[in-house]
Amino acid sequence: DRWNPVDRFDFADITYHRSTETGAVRIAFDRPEKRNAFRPETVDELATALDHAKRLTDVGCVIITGNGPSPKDGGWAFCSGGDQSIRGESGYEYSESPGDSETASAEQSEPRADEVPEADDAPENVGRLHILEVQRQIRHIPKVVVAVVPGWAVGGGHSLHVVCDLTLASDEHAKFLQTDPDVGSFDGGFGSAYLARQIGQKKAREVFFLGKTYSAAEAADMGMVNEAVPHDELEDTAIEWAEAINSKSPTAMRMLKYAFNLDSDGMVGQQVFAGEATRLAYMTDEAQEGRDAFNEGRAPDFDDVPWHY
Ligand code: 1HA
Repeated sequence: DRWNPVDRFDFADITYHRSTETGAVRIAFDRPEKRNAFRPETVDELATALDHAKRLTDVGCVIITGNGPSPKDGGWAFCSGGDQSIRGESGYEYSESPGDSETASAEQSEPRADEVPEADDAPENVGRLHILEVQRQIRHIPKVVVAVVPGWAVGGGHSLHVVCDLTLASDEHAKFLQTDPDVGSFDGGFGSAYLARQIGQKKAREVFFLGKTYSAAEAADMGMVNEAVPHDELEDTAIEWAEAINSKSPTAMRMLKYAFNLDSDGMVGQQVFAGEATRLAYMTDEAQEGRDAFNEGRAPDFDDVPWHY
């Protein structure tokens, strides 16, 4: 089979697989009866899967998609954004206290900085908007993230595909729609401003201000979708892309992703790019001489290192 489940996690709202063919993982929204709307638990699971995928050094490509079709009506979706049925006064609310939630505390191999604490010091169940943290994970993960859009990409689901490095869409079923201002919401970050860098100011304003629905072909013409392919070729094409990605130099790809990010990420973009430059420097004899000299309690000897020009 093409995909192996990563079964160390007990996810309820997403599925998470590794490719048996190439260095790719597949993270899929799995609430098709709700057009793959996300609730806080879904976002926690996404964050956990992305954090795990980040650490897989033989994986160069992360596919984010939506499972389907809906058992109710056969409809397809990538993601329809925040689940409006559990939206509280300040954001999207957990169905139970986060510390008690089994899905939120799915087994993790490595501790995460934001790991859900013990029940005693469980955080309050306040409204969350932490899909924005997942957007930042997608921006910063040192791999190529491909949104594979089999159906609706709407609201916060639209913004998610915008943030991904590449978008592949189903010719027959993919539809792109911004409903944020219909429900009193607004992604004023990547979902709008970065979209404008992709499709231009007039078009991005049209997407939000008129709320039209665009087909995969229209979205490709606008420049926010890389390619529209027949629905039943989506997965084959995604794997072909993953194979192409994985055939390339991991270091070059990482530096390129962060270079593309840099001009819209400000000082954070500089920090991420510079961090990779530091990693490259650490791999040189020059930096290792500095480390060794310190550890051996002597002055470093950089005499043989040229001042390159
Ligand atoms: O903007 C943000 C954020 C901004 C900053 C920071 C954080 C953010 C976090 C989130 C968001 C947002 O995502 S706001 C935008 C929220 N999403 C929406 O407004 C989309 C609402 N859904 C729709 O417009 C339509 O359902 C649809 C265009 C996606 C699909 O239409 P379709 O094919 O006609 O299906 P429909 O019958 O409407 O939906 C099928 C089922 O899925 C319905 O349930 P059922 O009647 O069968 O019980 C429907 O209620 C459910 N459903 C669809 N989308 C959502 C949903 N239920 C909850 N939340 C949804 N988003």
